[in-house]
Amino acid sequence: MMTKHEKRTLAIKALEGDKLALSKLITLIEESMDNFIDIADIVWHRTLKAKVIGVTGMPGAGKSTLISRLTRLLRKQGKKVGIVAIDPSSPISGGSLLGDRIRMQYALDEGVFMRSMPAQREGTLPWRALLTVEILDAIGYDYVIIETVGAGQSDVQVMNAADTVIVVLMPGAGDEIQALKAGLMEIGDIYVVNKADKPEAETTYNQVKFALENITKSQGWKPRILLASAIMNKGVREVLEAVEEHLEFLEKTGSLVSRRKRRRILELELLVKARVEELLHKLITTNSKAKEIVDNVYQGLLDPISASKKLLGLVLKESKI
Ligand SMILES: Nc1nc2c(ncn2[C@@H]2O[C@H](COP(=O)(O)OP(=O)(O)O)[C@@H](O)[C@H]2O)c(=O)[nH]1
Ligand SMILES: [Mg+2]
Repeated sequence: MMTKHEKRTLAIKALEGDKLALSKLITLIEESMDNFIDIADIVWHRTLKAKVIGVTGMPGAGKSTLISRLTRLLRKQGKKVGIVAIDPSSPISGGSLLGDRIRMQYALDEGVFMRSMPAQREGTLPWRALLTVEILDAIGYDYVIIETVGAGQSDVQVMNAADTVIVVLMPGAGDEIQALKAGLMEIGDIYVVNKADKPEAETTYNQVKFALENITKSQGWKPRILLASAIMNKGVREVLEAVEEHLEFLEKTGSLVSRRKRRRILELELLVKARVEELLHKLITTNSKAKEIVDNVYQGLLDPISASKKLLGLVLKESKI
């Protein structure tokens, strides 16, 4: 256990640019959200400066490759880039091979910081990812990029935290169009059909264009649809230009404020939910009153709806708020 003073020293070091301290700080927050309380006053008032970009799409679409290309472009402009990669293939112990390779390549550059998080803790992950985004923002990373696989509910939530969402698609036998229909259609501000070096890319591009034809997002933003080949470094500049264009649009229309408010609301909801879940789990396994309620439901003496109210009552009492 670290003392409050040790946590604060770590946070200050991280803010000064010490990457090892930053890694340790993120681990600390991942372990318990309450660790954030001890450093919140150092970190929190510095947030809401970074441009937060969400990048989502199916595994293998080329998200990581595209992010590494975008990062290089941003570095050429002197921008600092933080990356939070929610990696479905990485077990808790480490990252996928590719992740590692990319990490190494990034490590050569002072202005880039990358953090991978395993995706298997569905439901509890987003607040960890979001607090990491906030810390990177506070430290002064100009861009914070979140990479997720656009599969679960939690990924969609994470995307709600971003200022600009890029959906990466790859050419294929209609799978991508299915993915669009399955929920990726609402979330993208920019769609990138990657792997333009493949002959089927043009067809997929046209299909995506057709599928998104009638989509207009809030304040009248028409999602941009671009062809790129991340691996050949083609069309990447155009993706970055579209990002800038979208960010300008957000600012001009006042939507940036509402998007960031949405991020705050999301964070609050996720943190409260995680607290309630944690307490509920603890109560059901250890508290005699909670166990009695569960027993009564089991024996048919109490209906689950009334029981849920009673349990929530217990949670609130136990939370000592
Ligand atoms: N042909 C081709 N392959 C690509 C391109 N971009 C990425 N890839 C490859 O696709 C695979 C998955 O890429 P990755 O960036 O890890 O995808 P992610 O799972 O979406 O992050 C890797 O083998 C990449 O080398 C591209 O533009 N063209
Ligand atoms: Mg990846």
